[in-house]
Amino acid sequence: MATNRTFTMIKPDAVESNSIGGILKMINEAGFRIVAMKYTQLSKETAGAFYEVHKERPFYGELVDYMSSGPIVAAILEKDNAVEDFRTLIGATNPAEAAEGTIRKIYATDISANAVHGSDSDENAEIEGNFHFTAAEKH
Ligand code: FUP
Repeated sequence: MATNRTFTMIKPDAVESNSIGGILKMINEAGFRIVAMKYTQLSKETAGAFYEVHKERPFYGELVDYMSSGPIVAAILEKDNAVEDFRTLIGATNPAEAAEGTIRKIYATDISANAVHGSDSDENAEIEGNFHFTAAEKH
């Protein structure tokens, strides 16, 4: 059964381009409630651990460097069918392939700097949310 939460990060490229406000507006207007949120910067070690699942992929080193290169916003979001609906809202991994009106189409510059993260399953949403937030930080 689908849970009603997902995990997101507004990535360094989108923070750098002053897109936090625009992206959060789209998230709220799409009906997501913010359960937890923080503005922070990942160390290389933390970014490496978060993306451990991609360790064998050729882009892993660049991904870790990029994700630790500047501040991010991490958040847990709540809505019916959150994981799937959020993936629809953000669009394809490669912004060149993202549908019109999606966050990545509007804000992302390329496949590695693609503005936002969205969990790809309920299981990963739970793992990723717990990676960044304690139970007491979820409201
Ligand atoms: P997504 O679930 O859409 O975030 O995409 P993936 O889990 O496949 O990839 C995770 C992150 O790795 C992407 F957000 C960006 C990066 N990536 C690349 O840099 N190059 C690739 O070819 C694929 C992914």
